[in-house]
Amino acid sequence: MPDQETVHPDALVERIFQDKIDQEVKIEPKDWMPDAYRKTNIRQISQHAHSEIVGMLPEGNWITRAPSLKRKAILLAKVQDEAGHGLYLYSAAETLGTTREQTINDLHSGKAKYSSIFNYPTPSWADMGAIGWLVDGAAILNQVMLCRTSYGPYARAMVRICKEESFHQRQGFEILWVLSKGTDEQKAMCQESINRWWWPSLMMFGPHDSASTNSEQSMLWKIKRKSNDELRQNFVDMCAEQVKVLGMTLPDPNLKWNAETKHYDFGEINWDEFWNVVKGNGPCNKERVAARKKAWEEGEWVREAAAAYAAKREELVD
Ligand code: BYC
Repeated sequence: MPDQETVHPDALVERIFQDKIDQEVKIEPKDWMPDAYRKTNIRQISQHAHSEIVGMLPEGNWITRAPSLKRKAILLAKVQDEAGHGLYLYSAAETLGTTREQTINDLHSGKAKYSSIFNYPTPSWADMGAIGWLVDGAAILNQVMLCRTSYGPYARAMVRICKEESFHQRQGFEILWVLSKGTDEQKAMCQESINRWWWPSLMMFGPHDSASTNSEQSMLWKIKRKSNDELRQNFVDMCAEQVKVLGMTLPDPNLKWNAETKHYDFGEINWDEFWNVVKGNGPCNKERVAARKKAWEEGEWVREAAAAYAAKREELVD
């Protein structure tokens, strides 16, 4: 290693930064960081926040139609949790120097992505179960890894989010479990919903590692700790066992235990469908963005009132 005296100052700060990451020291908002590290975190954290907020819409669709008061209260609490997750994450993104207005504008203009999964419709009550079991289940696997991500505010936000996601997953599984023990019609509803959500859930983990443009650098920076394919495989292994408890099946004729690899083999994802949804052409993309824009416009008076109240308080303190 060259003597520190002979190293260019930029290279030195970069080396100190990477050493911290290698030694598992968290990067904090006021620490020096490469511009690309800042940008990658802003991209991922804000996309994650958008996923939480847009993710409220498919389930929000069922709040008034939940089959009992108990189910309604649980669903309402879950959707509120998602709003909370979005807010922690927008705040974490703001610590990197972006503003809430900027991140929201990027969502509304279509510049920022959000998880492909939320562009699918929720026509049946069983979808509330499938979202909890599969969508939250996939999200947890990814987010448990993110509790150890290198950027401090993101990692800390994830700890609470993961606790809440585990409740979400169990409530979803329980909805499906009750349906799976019900009438023939309820059983069919349960299976039909699993069939629709299975493949889009696998897409949540992102493209194959070979097509993942951000992974290599994100792994070096320990923003990501496990690859897209590794997490997807963990998910398949978990669900292939859990679905047996429901007495249901996963819609994949190639799903088969492989005694050699000690993992389940599974079929190929329809990547054309994935990229089509990511590019904005999924079944509900336009509807989702329009709903968010409408909520933003209709919330204008709330933001104005909150800003006026804050200004008044500041005046009183002065
Ligand atoms: N959908 O290089 P890659 C929840 C994009 S919400 C759309 O592998 P990366 C919940 C990717 O952005 C929790 N786009 O990317 C809420 C990249 O494009 P850009 C959701 C996707 O970032 C309500 C390009 O494809 N979880 O739990 O290294 C109700 C190449 O990909 C997707 C998160 O947001 C996708 N599925 O890895 C219920 C987790 N996949 O940005 C539940 C946080 C990939 O370069 N995010 N793309 O233009 C991550 O962990 C990572 O961003 C990903 C992708 C693993 C998703």
